[in-house]
Amino acid sequence: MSRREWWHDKTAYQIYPKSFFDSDGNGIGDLKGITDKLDYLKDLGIDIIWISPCYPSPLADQGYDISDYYDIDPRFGTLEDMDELIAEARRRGISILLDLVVNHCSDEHEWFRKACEEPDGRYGKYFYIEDRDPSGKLPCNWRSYFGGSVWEPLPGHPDKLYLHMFHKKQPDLNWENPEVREEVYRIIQWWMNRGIAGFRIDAIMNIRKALPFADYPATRNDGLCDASETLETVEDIGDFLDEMRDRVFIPNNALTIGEVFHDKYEDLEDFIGDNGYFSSMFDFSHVVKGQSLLGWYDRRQITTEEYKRCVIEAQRFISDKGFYSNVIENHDRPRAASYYLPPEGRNETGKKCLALAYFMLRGLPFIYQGQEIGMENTLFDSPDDFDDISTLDEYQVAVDAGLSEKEAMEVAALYSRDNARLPMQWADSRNAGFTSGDPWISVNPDYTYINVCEQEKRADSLLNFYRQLTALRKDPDYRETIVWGEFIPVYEDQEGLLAYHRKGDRDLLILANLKSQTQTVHIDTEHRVLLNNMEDIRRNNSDLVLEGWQGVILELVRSDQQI
Ligand code: TEU
Repeated sequence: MSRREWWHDKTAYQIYPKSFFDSDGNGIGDLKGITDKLDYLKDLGIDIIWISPCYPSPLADQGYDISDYYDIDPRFGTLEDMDELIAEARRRGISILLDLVVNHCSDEHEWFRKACEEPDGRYGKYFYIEDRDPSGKLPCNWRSYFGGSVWEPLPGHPDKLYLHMFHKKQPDLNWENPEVREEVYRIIQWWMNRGIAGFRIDAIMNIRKALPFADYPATRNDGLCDASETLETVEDIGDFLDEMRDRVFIPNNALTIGEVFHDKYEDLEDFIGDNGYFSSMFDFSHVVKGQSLLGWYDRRQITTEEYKRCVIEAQRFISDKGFYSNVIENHDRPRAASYYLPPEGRNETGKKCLALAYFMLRGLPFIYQGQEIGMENTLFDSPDDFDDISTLDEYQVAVDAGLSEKEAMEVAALYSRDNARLPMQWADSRNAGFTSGDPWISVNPDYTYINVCEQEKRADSLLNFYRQLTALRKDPDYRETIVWGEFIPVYEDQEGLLAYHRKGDRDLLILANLKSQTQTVHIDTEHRVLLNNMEDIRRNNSDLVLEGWQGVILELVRSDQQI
Protein backbone atom coordinates (compact mmCIF):
# COMPACT_ATOMS: atom_id res chain seq x y z
CA MET A 1 0.00 0.00 0.00
CA SER A 2 1.59 3.25 -1.06
CA ARG A 3 1.88 6.18 1.33
CA ARG A 4 -0.70 8.92 1.13
CA GLU A 5 0.68 12.15 -0.29
CA TRP A 6 -0.47 15.76 -0.26
CA TRP A 7 -1.01 15.78 -4.02
CA HIS A 8 -3.13 12.63 -4.31
CA ASP A 9 -6.49 14.37 -3.96
CA LYS A 10 -5.60 17.15 -6.41
CA THR A 11 -6.53 17.79 -10.03
CA ALA A 12 -3.78 18.82 -12.44
CA TYR A 13 -3.83 20.86 -15.65
CA GLN A 14 -1.25 21.08 -18.41
CA ILE A 15 -0.50 24.42 -20.02
CA TYR A 16 1.27 24.77 -23.33
CA PRO A 17 2.34 28.37 -22.76
CA LYS A 18 2.83 29.39 -26.36
CA SER A 19 -0.85 28.74 -27.05
CA PHE A 20 -2.62 29.44 -23.80
CA PHE A 21 -3.19 33.19 -23.51
CA ASP A 22 -1.30 36.11 -24.99
CA SER A 23 -1.30 39.10 -22.65
CA ASP A 24 0.76 41.49 -24.77
CA GLY A 25 -0.54 41.02 -28.29
CA ASN A 26 2.60 39.60 -29.92
CA GLY A 27 0.72 36.50 -31.02
CA ILE A 28 2.49 34.21 -28.54
CA GLY A 29 1.05 33.08 -25.24
CA ASP A 30 3.02 34.14 -22.17
CA LEU A 31 3.45 33.81 -18.42
CA LYS A 32 1.43 36.92 -17.64
CA GLY A 33 -1.31 35.35 -19.73
CA ILE A 34 -1.25 32.33 -17.43
CA THR A 35 -1.41 34.57 -14.34
CA ASP A 36 -4.39 36.36 -15.92
CA LYS A 37 -6.21 33.04 -16.19
CA LEU A 38 -5.50 31.67 -12.72
CA ASP A 39 -9.01 32.47 -11.54
CA TYR A 40 -10.42 30.56 -14.48
CA LEU A 41 -8.28 27.56 -13.48
CA LYS A 42 -9.24 27.91 -9.84
CA ASP A 43 -12.93 27.87 -10.84
CA LEU A 44 -12.30 24.76 -12.84
CA GLY A 45 -11.03 23.11 -9.65
CA ILE A 46 -7.36 22.96 -10.62
CA ASP A 47 -4.75 22.57 -7.88
CA ILE A 48 -1.60 21.79 -9.84
CA ILE A 49 -0.41 23.29 -13.12
CA TRP A 50 2.28 21.74 -15.31
CA ILE A 51 3.73 24.34 -17.66
CA SER A 52 5.48 23.02 -20.79
CA PRO A 53 8.94 24.59 -21.32
CA CYS A 54 9.15 28.37 -21.20
CA TYR A 55 12.95 28.72 -20.94
CA PRO A 56 15.07 30.47 -23.59
CA SER A 57 14.99 28.31 -26.67
CA PRO A 58 15.33 28.55 -30.43
CA LEU A 59 11.96 26.71 -30.39
CA ALA A 60 13.10 24.09 -32.90
CA ASP A 61 10.99 21.65 -30.88
CA GLN A 62 8.81 24.33 -29.32
CA GLY A 63 10.86 24.83 -26.18
CA TYR A 64 11.90 21.21 -25.66
CA ASP A 65 15.27 22.46 -26.88
CA ILE A 66 16.56 24.62 -24.04
CA SER A 67 19.42 27.07 -24.51
CA ASP A 68 19.43 28.39 -20.92
CA TYR A 69 18.00 26.51 -17.96
CA TYR A 70 18.12 29.52 -15.66
CA ASP A 71 15.92 32.01 -17.44
CA ILE A 72 12.60 32.58 -19.22
CA ASP A 73 12.39 33.06 -22.97
CA PRO A 74 11.66 36.76 -23.58
CA ARG A 75 8.76 35.72 -25.80
CA PHE A 76 7.12 34.19 -22.72
CA GLY A 77 8.16 36.92 -20.27
CA THR A 78 10.76 37.32 -17.56
CA LEU A 79 11.89 35.61 -14.38
CA GLU A 80 9.91 38.25 -12.48
CA ASP A 81 6.80 37.17 -14.38
CA MET A 82 7.51 33.60 -13.31
CA ASP A 83 7.96 34.66 -9.68
CA GLU A 84 4.69 36.55 -9.87
CA LEU A 85 2.94 33.56 -11.41
CA ILE A 86 4.26 31.24 -8.69
CA ALA A 87 3.17 33.68 -5.98
CA GLU A 88 -0.27 34.35 -7.47
CA ALA A 89 -0.84 30.64 -7.95
CA ARG A 90 0.18 29.94 -4.37
CA ARG A 91 -2.25 32.61 -3.17
CA ARG A 92 -4.98 30.54 -4.78
CA GLY A 93 -3.68 27.25 -3.46
CA ILE A 94 -2.29 26.22 -6.84
CA SER A 95 1.12 24.55 -7.19
CA ILE A 96 3.36 24.88 -10.23
CA LEU A 97 5.28 22.11 -11.98
CA LEU A 98 7.82 23.02 -14.62
CA ASP A 99 9.06 20.79 -17.40
CA LEU A 100 12.47 19.25 -16.75
CA VAL A 101 14.06 18.60 -20.14
CA VAL A 102 17.49 17.20 -19.40
CA ASN A 103 17.92 14.28 -21.75
CA HIS A 104 19.17 16.89 -24.19
CA CYS A 105 19.62 20.62 -24.46
CA SER A 106 19.62 22.94 -27.45
CA ASP A 107 22.54 23.09 -29.85
CA GLU A 108 22.46 26.79 -29.01
CA HIS A 109 23.17 26.12 -25.33
CA GLU A 110 26.51 27.43 -24.14
CA TRP A 111 27.62 23.89 -23.23
CA PHE A 112 27.22 22.71 -26.79
CA ARG A 113 28.84 25.83 -28.22
CA LYS A 114 31.86 25.21 -26.02
CA ALA A 115 31.85 21.53 -26.98
CA CYS A 116 32.08 22.57 -30.61
CA GLU A 117 34.95 24.92 -29.81
CA GLU A 118 36.86 22.23 -27.99
CA PRO A 119 35.48 18.71 -28.47
CA ASP A 120 38.19 17.16 -26.33
CA GLY A 121 37.72 19.69 -23.54
CA ARG A 122 35.44 19.75 -20.53
CA TYR A 123 32.22 20.46 -22.43
CA GLY A 124 32.93 17.92 -25.15
CA LYS A 125 32.40 15.38 -22.39
CA TYR A 126 28.91 16.77 -21.74
CA PHE A 127 27.76 15.19 -25.00
CA TYR A 128 28.25 12.03 -27.00
CA ILE A 129 30.88 12.95 -29.53
CA GLU A 130 32.49 10.26 -31.66
CA ASP A 131 35.18 10.26 -34.33
CA ARG A 132 33.87 9.83 -37.81
CA ASP A 133 34.90 6.60 -39.47
CA PRO A 134 36.60 7.45 -42.78
CA SER A 135 34.55 4.68 -44.42
CA GLY A 136 31.42 6.67 -43.60
CA LYS A 137 30.10 3.98 -41.28
CA LEU A 138 28.22 5.59 -38.40
CA PRO A 139 28.81 4.55 -34.76
CA CYS A 140 25.38 2.90 -34.82
CA ASN A 141 22.29 2.68 -36.98
CA TRP A 142 19.78 4.30 -34.67
CA ARG A 143 17.04 6.48 -36.08
CA SER A 144 16.16 9.63 -34.18
CA TYR A 145 12.56 10.12 -33.02
CA PHE A 146 12.13 12.90 -35.53
CA GLY A 147 13.66 11.01 -38.46
CA GLY A 148 17.10 10.37 -39.93
CA SER A 149 20.20 9.11 -38.16
CA VAL A 150 20.90 10.08 -34.56
CA TRP A 151 24.38 11.14 -35.73
CA GLU A 152 25.14 14.57 -37.10
CA PRO A 153 28.50 16.16 -37.98
CA LEU A 154 29.77 18.30 -35.13
CA PRO A 155 29.71 21.92 -36.33
CA GLY A 156 33.25 23.01 -37.22
CA HIS A 157 34.55 19.44 -36.98
CA PRO A 158 33.76 17.41 -40.06
CA ASP A 159 35.75 14.52 -38.58
CA LYS A 160 33.41 14.21 -35.60
CA LEU A 161 29.78 13.33 -34.95
CA TYR A 162 27.41 14.06 -32.08
CA LEU A 163 24.38 12.10 -30.94
CA HIS A 164 20.79 13.37 -30.90
CA MET A 165 17.94 10.99 -30.08
CA PHE A 166 15.45 13.72 -31.03
CA HIS A 167 16.05 16.61 -33.48
CA LYS A 168 19.55 17.54 -34.56
CA LYS A 169 19.08 20.80 -32.66
CA GLN A 170 18.67 18.69 -29.49
CA PRO A 171 22.09 17.16 -28.71
CA ASP A 172 21.88 14.48 -26.01
CA LEU A 173 23.55 15.20 -22.69
CA ASN A 174 25.96 12.55 -21.50
CA TRP A 175 24.56 11.38 -18.17
CA GLU A 176 27.47 8.96 -17.74
CA ASN A 177 29.50 12.08 -16.94
CA PRO A 178 28.98 12.94 -13.24
CA GLU A 179 29.51 16.62 -14.02
CA VAL A 180 26.44 16.59 -16.24
CA ARG A 181 24.39 15.04 -13.47
CA GLU A 182 25.62 17.74 -11.09
CA GLU A 183 24.48 20.38 -13.57
CA VAL A 184 21.04 18.76 -13.65
CA TYR A 185 20.79 18.75 -9.85
CA ARG A 186 21.84 22.40 -9.75
CA ILE A 187 19.04 23.28 -12.18
CA ILE A 188 16.47 21.35 -10.16
CA GLN A 189 17.59 22.94 -6.89
CA TRP A 190 17.58 26.43 -8.39
CA TRP A 191 13.99 26.12 -9.55
CA MET A 192 12.83 24.44 -6.36
CA ASN A 193 14.30 27.39 -4.47
CA ARG A 194 12.10 29.70 -6.54
CA GLY A 195 9.04 28.06 -5.08
CA ILE A 196 7.79 25.53 -7.58
CA ALA A 197 6.33 22.23 -6.36
CA GLY A 198 8.27 20.02 -8.74
CA PHE A 199 8.56 18.85 -12.31
CA ARG A 200 7.10 16.87 -15.13
CA ILE A 201 10.13 15.00 -16.38
CA ASP A 202 10.64 14.83 -20.10
CA ALA A 203 11.76 11.84 -22.16
CA ILE A 204 13.48 10.44 -19.10
CA MET A 205 13.86 6.88 -20.33
CA ASN A 206 16.35 8.14 -22.89
CA ILE A 207 18.99 9.37 -20.45
CA ARG A 208 20.90 6.11 -20.42
CA LYS A 209 22.04 4.81 -23.78
CA ALA A 210 22.76 1.25 -24.77
CA LEU A 211 26.55 1.42 -24.73
CA PRO A 212 28.87 0.75 -26.43
CA PHE A 213 27.10 2.02 -29.54
CA ALA A 214 26.15 -0.90 -31.78
CA ASP A 215 23.84 -1.62 -34.67
CA TYR A 216 20.41 -3.09 -34.01
CA PRO A 217 18.18 -4.94 -36.47
CA ALA A 218 16.68 -2.38 -38.84
CA THR A 219 13.01 -1.60 -38.29
CA ARG A 220 12.41 0.10 -41.64
CA ASN A 221 13.97 -0.17 -45.06
CA ASP A 222 16.17 2.86 -44.37
CA GLY A 223 18.40 0.36 -42.55
CA LEU A 224 17.94 2.19 -39.26
CA CYS A 225 16.46 1.02 -36.00
CA ASP A 226 14.05 3.05 -33.85
CA ALA A 227 15.82 4.83 -31.01
CA SER A 228 13.12 3.55 -28.66
CA GLU A 229 14.05 -0.06 -29.47
CA THR A 230 17.54 0.45 -28.10
CA LEU A 231 16.14 1.52 -24.72
CA GLU A 232 14.78 -1.98 -24.21
CA THR A 233 18.29 -3.26 -23.63
CA VAL A 234 19.30 -0.60 -21.11
CA GLU A 235 19.13 -2.20 -17.69
CA ASP A 236 20.70 0.15 -15.22
CA ILE A 237 18.80 3.39 -15.73
CA GLY A 238 17.80 3.03 -12.06
CA ASP A 239 21.29 4.09 -10.96
CA PHE A 240 20.80 7.57 -12.40
CA LEU A 241 17.20 7.85 -11.29
CA ASP A 242 17.96 6.73 -7.74
CA GLU A 243 20.72 9.28 -7.52
CA MET A 244 18.54 12.12 -8.82
CA ARG A 245 15.74 11.21 -6.39
CA ASP A 246 18.08 11.01 -3.39
CA ARG A 247 20.11 14.08 -4.24
CA VAL A 248 17.37 16.55 -5.13
CA PHE A 249 13.83 15.21 -5.26
CA ILE A 250 13.53 13.83 -1.75
CA PRO A 251 15.40 16.65 0.04
CA ASN A 252 13.09 19.15 -1.68
CA ASN A 253 9.93 17.10 -1.24
CA ALA A 254 9.44 17.58 -4.97
CA LEU A 255 6.39 16.34 -6.82
CA THR A 256 7.74 14.57 -9.88
CA ILE A 257 5.72 13.15 -12.76
CA GLY A 258 7.77 11.05 -15.14
CA GLU A 259 7.16 10.92 -18.85
CA VAL A 260 7.96 7.24 -18.76
CA PHE A 261 7.42 5.09 -21.80
CA HIS A 262 8.06 1.68 -20.33
CA ASP A 263 5.75 -1.25 -20.74
CA LYS A 264 7.14 -3.60 -18.12
CA TYR A 265 4.52 -3.61 -15.40
CA GLU A 266 6.78 -5.63 -13.12
CA ASP A 267 9.07 -2.58 -12.81
CA LEU A 268 6.27 -0.20 -11.81
CA GLU A 269 7.11 -0.14 -8.13
CA ASP A 270 10.70 0.84 -8.92
CA PHE A 271 9.30 3.84 -10.73
CA ILE A 272 6.41 4.97 -8.54
CA GLY A 273 6.27 2.69 -5.51
CA ASP A 274 6.92 4.09 -2.03
CA ASN A 275 10.59 4.62 -2.73
CA GLY A 276 10.14 5.03 -6.47
CA TYR A 277 12.21 7.23 -8.75
CA PHE A 278 9.22 9.55 -9.22
CA SER A 279 6.09 10.53 -7.36
CA SER A 280 3.98 9.45 -10.31
CA MET A 281 4.15 8.68 -14.03
CA PHE A 282 1.63 8.95 -16.82
CA ASP A 283 -0.35 5.88 -17.76
CA PHE A 284 0.48 5.77 -21.47
CA SER A 285 -0.83 2.22 -22.01
CA HIS A 286 -3.56 3.47 -24.35
CA VAL A 287 -1.26 6.02 -25.97
CA VAL A 288 1.19 3.42 -27.26
CA LYS A 289 -1.56 1.00 -28.28
CA GLY A 290 -1.94 0.97 -32.05
CA GLN A 291 1.47 2.57 -32.70
CA SER A 292 3.75 1.04 -35.30
CA LEU A 293 7.51 1.00 -35.71
CA LEU A 294 6.92 1.84 -39.37
CA GLY A 295 5.52 5.27 -38.56
CA TRP A 296 2.21 7.08 -38.25
CA TYR A 297 0.99 5.84 -41.63
CA ASP A 298 0.89 2.33 -40.19
CA ARG A 299 -0.62 3.43 -36.89
CA ARG A 300 -4.08 2.32 -35.92
CA GLN A 301 -6.57 4.55 -34.18
CA ILE A 302 -7.67 2.49 -31.20
CA THR A 303 -11.25 1.62 -30.45
CA THR A 304 -12.92 2.62 -27.20
CA GLU A 305 -13.01 -1.08 -26.29
CA GLU A 306 -9.21 -1.17 -26.59
CA TYR A 307 -8.96 2.02 -24.55
CA LYS A 308 -11.04 0.35 -21.87
CA ARG A 309 -8.89 -2.80 -21.84
CA CYS A 310 -5.70 -0.75 -21.57
CA VAL A 311 -6.82 1.29 -18.59
CA ILE A 312 -8.29 -1.70 -16.78
CA GLU A 313 -5.04 -3.61 -17.17
CA ALA A 314 -2.95 -0.64 -16.06
CA GLN A 315 -5.17 0.06 -13.04
CA ARG A 316 -5.07 -3.59 -12.04
CA PHE A 317 -1.31 -3.72 -12.13
CA ILE A 318 -0.79 -0.53 -10.20
CA SER A 319 -3.64 -1.21 -7.75
CA ASP A 320 -2.53 0.55 -4.57
CA LYS A 321 1.21 0.11 -5.14
CA GLY A 322 1.55 3.57 -6.61
CA PHE A 323 -0.42 6.47 -8.03
CA TYR A 324 -0.64 6.89 -11.79
CA SER A 325 -1.25 10.18 -13.56
CA ASN A 326 -4.19 9.74 -15.89
CA VAL A 327 -4.45 11.57 -19.20
CA ILE A 328 -6.38 11.46 -22.41
CA GLU A 329 -4.53 14.40 -23.99
CA ASN A 330 -1.24 16.23 -23.98
CA HIS A 331 0.79 18.45 -26.29
CA ASP A 332 2.13 15.43 -28.23
CA ARG A 333 -1.23 13.98 -29.11
CA PRO A 334 -4.21 14.68 -31.30
CA ARG A 335 -7.26 15.97 -29.46
CA ALA A 336 -8.98 13.21 -27.46
CA ALA A 337 -12.40 13.97 -28.90
CA SER A 338 -11.06 13.44 -32.42
CA TYR A 339 -8.92 10.45 -31.55
CA TYR A 340 -11.04 8.37 -29.19
CA LEU A 341 -14.57 9.30 -30.26
CA PRO A 342 -15.99 8.13 -33.57
CA PRO A 343 -17.76 10.85 -35.59
CA GLU A 344 -21.20 9.89 -34.24
CA GLY A 345 -19.97 10.22 -30.64
CA ARG A 346 -17.99 13.40 -31.21
CA ASN A 347 -20.31 15.76 -29.41
CA GLU A 348 -20.62 17.07 -25.88
CA THR A 349 -22.32 13.92 -24.65
CA GLY A 350 -19.48 11.73 -25.94
CA LYS A 351 -16.86 14.12 -24.58
CA LYS A 352 -18.49 14.10 -21.15
CA CYS A 353 -18.62 10.32 -21.19
CA LEU A 354 -14.90 10.10 -21.96
CA ALA A 355 -14.16 12.70 -19.28
CA LEU A 356 -16.06 10.80 -16.63
CA ALA A 357 -14.54 7.47 -17.68
CA TYR A 358 -10.91 8.51 -17.18
CA PHE A 359 -11.39 11.08 -14.45
CA MET A 360 -12.76 8.58 -11.95
CA LEU A 361 -9.86 6.13 -12.35
CA ARG A 362 -7.50 5.79 -9.41
CA GLY A 363 -4.69 8.32 -9.82
CA LEU A 364 -4.05 11.99 -10.43
CA PRO A 365 -6.17 13.31 -13.30
CA PHE A 366 -4.55 15.76 -15.71
CA ILE A 367 -6.61 17.97 -18.00
CA TYR A 368 -4.83 19.37 -21.05
CA GLN A 369 -5.68 22.95 -21.96
CA GLY A 370 -8.81 23.08 -24.11
CA GLN A 371 -9.82 19.52 -23.27
CA GLU A 372 -12.27 20.94 -20.76
CA ILE A 373 -14.19 22.65 -23.56
CA GLY A 374 -13.83 19.72 -25.95
CA MET A 375 -11.44 21.24 -28.47
CA GLU A 376 -11.04 19.05 -31.54
CA ASN A 377 -8.47 18.41 -34.26
CA THR A 378 -8.25 21.02 -36.96
CA LEU A 379 -8.15 20.79 -40.75
CA PHE A 380 -4.81 20.99 -42.54
CA ASP A 381 -4.78 21.55 -46.29
CA SER A 382 -1.14 21.03 -47.13
CA PRO A 383 2.16 20.06 -45.47
CA ASP A 384 2.96 23.80 -45.36
CA ASP A 385 0.28 24.12 -42.70
CA PHE A 386 2.28 22.00 -40.25
CA ASP A 387 4.61 23.59 -37.78
CA ASP A 388 5.67 20.52 -35.79
CA ILE A 389 8.93 18.82 -36.84
CA SER A 390 7.56 15.42 -35.95
CA THR A 391 4.51 15.84 -38.18
CA LEU A 392 6.64 17.02 -41.09
CA ASP A 393 8.85 13.96 -40.74
CA GLU A 394 5.92 11.55 -40.48
CA TYR A 395 4.31 13.08 -43.57
CA GLN A 396 7.49 12.39 -45.52
CA VAL A 397 7.78 8.86 -44.09
CA ALA A 398 4.26 8.18 -45.30
CA VAL A 399 4.98 9.52 -48.79
CA ASP A 400 8.20 7.50 -48.96
CA ALA A 401 6.26 4.40 -47.99
CA GLY A 402 4.11 4.86 -51.09
CA LEU A 403 1.06 6.72 -49.82
CA SER A 404 -0.33 9.38 -52.12
CA GLU A 405 0.12 12.97 -50.96
CA LYS A 406 -3.53 13.10 -50.08
CA GLU A 407 -3.34 9.93 -47.99
CA ALA A 408 -0.15 11.10 -46.30
CA MET A 409 -1.85 14.40 -45.46
CA GLU A 410 -4.75 12.54 -43.88
CA VAL A 411 -2.42 10.50 -41.69
CA ALA A 412 -0.33 13.48 -40.66
CA ALA A 413 -3.39 15.61 -39.94
CA LEU A 414 -5.01 12.90 -37.82
CA TYR A 415 -2.01 12.42 -35.52
CA SER A 416 -0.32 15.81 -35.75
CA ARG A 417 0.92 17.27 -32.50
CA ASP A 418 -0.12 20.65 -33.90
CA ASN A 419 -3.74 19.70 -33.24
CA ALA A 420 -3.11 20.11 -29.53
CA ARG A 421 -0.97 23.19 -29.99
CA LEU A 422 -3.48 25.51 -31.62
CA PRO A 423 -4.54 28.50 -29.54
CA MET A 424 -6.84 27.98 -26.60
CA GLN A 425 -10.36 29.02 -27.53
CA TRP A 426 -11.51 31.58 -25.00
CA ALA A 427 -14.28 33.31 -26.90
CA ASP A 428 -16.01 33.58 -30.26
CA SER A 429 -14.30 36.92 -30.90
CA ARG A 430 -11.31 37.48 -33.22
CA ASN A 431 -8.56 34.83 -32.85
CA ALA A 432 -10.74 33.02 -30.32
CA GLY A 433 -9.81 35.68 -27.76
CA PHE A 434 -6.30 34.20 -27.57
CA THR A 435 -4.44 37.26 -28.82
CA SER A 436 -5.13 40.77 -30.02
CA GLY A 437 -2.27 40.36 -32.50
CA ASP A 438 -1.56 37.74 -35.14
CA PRO A 439 -1.45 34.26 -33.60
CA TRP A 440 1.80 32.34 -34.17
CA ILE A 441 -0.23 29.39 -35.46
CA SER A 442 -3.69 29.46 -36.97
CA VAL A 443 -6.76 29.26 -34.79
CA ASN A 444 -9.11 26.31 -35.25
CA PRO A 445 -12.13 27.73 -37.12
CA ASP A 446 -14.48 25.83 -34.82
CA TYR A 447 -13.77 28.44 -32.11
CA THR A 448 -16.99 30.19 -33.12
CA TYR A 449 -18.95 27.47 -31.32
CA ILE A 450 -16.33 25.71 -29.14
CA ASN A 451 -15.11 28.31 -26.66
CA VAL A 452 -14.92 29.06 -22.96
CA CYS A 453 -17.19 32.08 -23.04
CA GLU A 454 -20.10 30.17 -24.52
CA GLN A 455 -19.65 27.26 -22.11
CA GLU A 456 -19.41 29.51 -19.08
CA LYS A 457 -22.94 30.68 -19.83
CA ARG A 458 -24.46 27.27 -20.38
CA ALA A 459 -25.19 25.16 -17.31
CA ASP A 460 -25.01 21.85 -19.19
CA SER A 461 -21.74 22.60 -20.99
CA LEU A 462 -18.70 20.31 -21.00
CA LEU A 463 -16.80 22.93 -19.04
CA ASN A 464 -19.40 22.81 -16.29
CA PHE A 465 -19.34 19.03 -16.38
CA TYR A 466 -15.57 19.10 -15.73
CA ARG A 467 -16.26 21.48 -12.86
CA GLN A 468 -18.68 18.93 -11.43
CA LEU A 469 -16.04 16.22 -11.73
CA THR A 470 -13.37 18.24 -9.95
CA ALA A 471 -15.87 19.27 -7.27
CA LEU A 472 -16.88 15.68 -6.64
CA ARG A 473 -13.22 14.72 -6.23
CA LYS A 474 -12.92 17.42 -3.55
CA ASP A 475 -16.23 16.66 -1.85
CA PRO A 476 -15.40 15.56 1.73
CA ASP A 477 -18.08 12.87 1.48
CA TYR A 478 -16.51 11.22 -1.57
CA ARG A 479 -12.86 12.24 -1.53
CA GLU A 480 -11.67 9.21 0.42
CA THR A 481 -13.31 6.81 -2.03
CA ILE A 482 -12.50 8.65 -5.24
CA VAL A 483 -8.89 9.32 -4.35
CA TRP A 484 -7.83 6.23 -2.43
CA GLY A 485 -10.63 3.73 -2.95
CA GLU A 486 -10.05 0.43 -4.68
CA PHE A 487 -10.58 0.09 -8.42
CA ILE A 488 -12.70 -2.94 -9.24
CA PRO A 489 -13.74 -3.44 -12.86
CA VAL A 490 -17.08 -5.11 -13.58
CA TYR A 491 -18.93 -6.30 -16.71
CA GLU A 492 -15.56 -6.46 -18.39
CA ASP A 493 -16.82 -8.62 -21.23
CA GLN A 494 -19.61 -6.24 -22.15
CA GLU A 495 -18.14 -4.72 -25.27
CA GLY A 496 -17.85 -0.93 -25.23
CA LEU A 497 -18.86 -0.64 -21.59
CA LEU A 498 -16.27 0.68 -19.18
CA ALA A 499 -17.64 -0.13 -15.74
CA TYR A 500 -15.84 -0.04 -12.45
CA HIS A 501 -16.37 0.36 -8.75
CA ARG A 502 -14.41 2.75 -6.63
CA LYS A 503 -14.68 1.32 -3.16
CA GLY A 504 -13.60 3.08 0.00
CA ASP A 505 -15.88 4.22 2.78
CA ARG A 506 -18.43 4.58 -0.01
CA ASP A 507 -19.16 2.39 -2.99
CA LEU A 508 -19.32 4.17 -6.31
CA LEU A 509 -20.10 2.54 -9.61
CA ILE A 510 -18.88 4.29 -12.75
CA LEU A 511 -20.62 3.29 -15.95
CA ALA A 512 -19.47 4.66 -19.30
CA ASN A 513 -21.14 3.44 -22.46
CA LEU A 514 -18.35 4.06 -24.95
CA LYS A 515 -20.39 3.27 -28.03
CA SER A 516 -23.39 4.55 -29.93
CA GLN A 517 -25.76 1.66 -29.22
CA THR A 518 -27.71 1.39 -25.99
CA GLN A 519 -26.44 -1.04 -23.37
CA THR A 520 -28.27 -2.59 -20.49
CA VAL A 521 -26.79 -3.06 -17.06
CA HIS A 522 -28.54 -5.11 -14.44
CA ILE A 523 -28.34 -3.50 -11.05
CA ASP A 524 -30.37 -4.62 -8.07
CA THR A 525 -28.67 -2.54 -5.41
CA GLU A 526 -30.29 0.58 -4.14
CA HIS A 527 -28.42 3.54 -5.55
CA ARG A 528 -28.47 7.22 -6.25
CA VAL A 529 -27.13 9.05 -9.25
CA LEU A 530 -24.25 11.39 -8.43
CA LEU A 531 -23.48 12.51 -11.95
CA ASN A 532 -25.07 11.84 -15.31
CA ASN A 533 -24.04 13.26 -18.68
CA MET A 534 -27.64 13.08 -19.89
CA GLU A 535 -30.80 14.53 -18.45
CA ASP A 536 -32.24 11.26 -17.38
CA ILE A 537 -31.55 7.60 -17.03
CA ARG A 538 -33.84 4.99 -18.50
CA ARG A 539 -34.85 2.07 -16.32
CA ASN A 540 -36.47 -1.22 -17.09
CA ASN A 541 -37.29 -2.94 -13.80
CA SER A 542 -33.86 -3.33 -12.25
CA ASP A 543 -32.05 -2.77 -15.52
CA LEU A 544 -30.41 0.51 -16.37
CA VAL A 545 -30.61 1.25 -20.05
CA LEU A 546 -27.63 3.39 -20.98
CA GLU A 547 -28.03 5.41 -24.14
CA GLY A 548 -25.13 5.59 -26.58
CA TRP A 549 -22.33 7.62 -24.90
CA GLN A 550 -24.17 7.86 -21.64
CA GLY A 551 -21.93 8.02 -18.59
CA VAL A 552 -23.06 7.96 -14.97
CA ILE A 553 -21.59 7.84 -11.49
CA LEU A 554 -23.80 5.95 -9.09
CA GLU A 555 -23.48 5.62 -5.37
CA LEU A 556 -24.55 2.19 -4.19
CA VAL A 557 -26.34 2.54 -0.94
CA ARG A 558 -26.04 -1.00 0.43
CA SER A 559 -22.35 -1.49 -0.08
CA ASP A 560 -22.36 -5.02 1.36
CA GLN A 561 -24.34 -6.22 -1.64
CA GLN A 562 -22.43 -7.00 -4.82
CA ILE A 563 -24.10 -6.27 -8.14
O1 TEU B 1 8.32 13.49 -25.79
C1 TEU B 1 9.03 12.30 -25.80
C2 TEU B 1 8.67 11.23 -26.74
O2 TEU B 1 9.29 10.20 -26.57
C3 TEU B 1 7.68 11.17 -27.84
O3 TEU B 1 6.44 10.72 -27.39
C4 TEU B 1 7.48 12.27 -28.81
O4 TEU B 1 6.53 13.14 -28.30
C5 TEU B 1 6.94 11.72 -30.11
O5 TEU B 1 7.89 10.89 -30.63
C6 TEU B 1 6.68 12.82 -31.10
O6 TEU B 1 5.85 12.41 -32.13
C7 TEU B 1 8.85 14.56 -25.09
C8 TEU B 1 7.99 15.79 -25.24
O7 TEU B 1 6.74 15.53 -24.67
C9 TEU B 1 7.94 16.20 -26.66
O8 TEU B 1 7.10 17.29 -26.88
C10 TEU B 1 9.33 16.52 -27.11
O9 TEU B 1 9.33 16.76 -28.49
C11 TEU B 1 10.31 15.40 -26.79
O10 TEU B 1 10.16 14.88 -25.49
C12 TEU B 1 11.72 15.89 -26.90
O11 TEU B 1 12.01 16.75 -25.84
